[in-house]
Amino acid sequence: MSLTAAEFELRMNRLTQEHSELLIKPNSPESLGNGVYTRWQNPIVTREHIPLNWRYDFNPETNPNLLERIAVNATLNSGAILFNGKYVLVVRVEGVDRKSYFAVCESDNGVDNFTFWDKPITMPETDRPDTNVYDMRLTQHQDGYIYGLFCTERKDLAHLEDTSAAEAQCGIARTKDLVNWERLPDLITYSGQQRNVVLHPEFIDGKYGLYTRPQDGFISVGGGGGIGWGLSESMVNAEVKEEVIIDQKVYHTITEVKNGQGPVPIKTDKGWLHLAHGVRNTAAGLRYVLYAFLTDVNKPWQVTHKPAGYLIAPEGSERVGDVSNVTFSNGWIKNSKGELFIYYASSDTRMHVATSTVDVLVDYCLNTPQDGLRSATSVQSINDLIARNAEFKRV
Ligand code: M1P
Repeated sequence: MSLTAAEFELRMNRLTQEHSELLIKPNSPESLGNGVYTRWQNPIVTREHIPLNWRYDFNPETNPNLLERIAVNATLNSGAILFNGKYVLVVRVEGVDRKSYFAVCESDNGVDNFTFWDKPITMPETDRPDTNVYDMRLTQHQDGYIYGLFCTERKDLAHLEDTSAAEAQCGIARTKDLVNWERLPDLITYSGQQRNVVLHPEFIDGKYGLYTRPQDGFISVGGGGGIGWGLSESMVNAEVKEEVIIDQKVYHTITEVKNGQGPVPIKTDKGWLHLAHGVRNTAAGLRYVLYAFLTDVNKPWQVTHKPAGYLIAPEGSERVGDVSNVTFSNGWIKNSKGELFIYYASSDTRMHVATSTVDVLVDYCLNTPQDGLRSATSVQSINDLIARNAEFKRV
């Protein structure tokens, strides 16, 4: 039994109406917050935001029951850029077939009404086709190109018998319009695997600076000790011959298991402002949180200020999803007023925004106590604050 023509039309109208209403739904900020940033109440990009014509066959002849033909599982880890005056995200869209691809969406104000461009990105492949691509970082580089660095995942050919053995490397593409992409060879490094590689936006002594994340295995970083840094002569045949760890994972901190650079760092008069994710283990599995730090303005590989603990952790409904207890960010936007839009995914499922300013996050980095690495030093930081507050007569 197929839908009648009237039923087909009614279903079509309902789908269209619900989708249109979602795209124009206003967002609102949380009422008070912690002063460091403001979370916005609604997720900004969900799988329901994906255009209907990417998912449904509208032809009553070939789809008489108007079924969803190509379903989407999640919209997550998105690169971000201010482009032609719009707040633009390059979203990782994951289909129900577990393959991720990139798709561009834009908003006028950065907090709501994100609408996808006509088609997903057609990303050219290299001679060794990607099985899966995800988590693009967008760098508007001094050389005039917009680079997209992303994870390319392929079967680990050294372990053919293990169907979950995978190899992660850094794929590289560049564009001027976010529609037409020139695929470049993958980054060569001398670590087993790479994820979370980010291109620094300025030349360093005429070379390209890259934040890396060396890892021995696909999930476990093993001997890869944290966020790395290296230089490449070119991005057309990018190669980092030497990686140094600039922000290492540390026992009994939010980065005990691993960490990774998030979005492209932002230049400020106090240094480069960074956002990264840190991962610790718990009895309930891995927990991913976001943390901020500053590096030297002339030596972005030298950390100068690093607050203790996390900046953003999953809260409320953010804590549940495909991979629960995860916040992950690979995109943020600073606008001409110095306002900061932090785009983060919760639990590998949907996208959110938190807003702040660059000045406030710099204040946060400069003035939040560092991690003393012991309970006693944490108590000492609180006692110091209580002592300084004594003359202010507040509870
Ligand atoms: O599932 C959480 C995240 O896990 C990976 O990040 P990392 O390499 O730091 O462990 C990535 O697969 C990322 O996409 C994912 O959100």
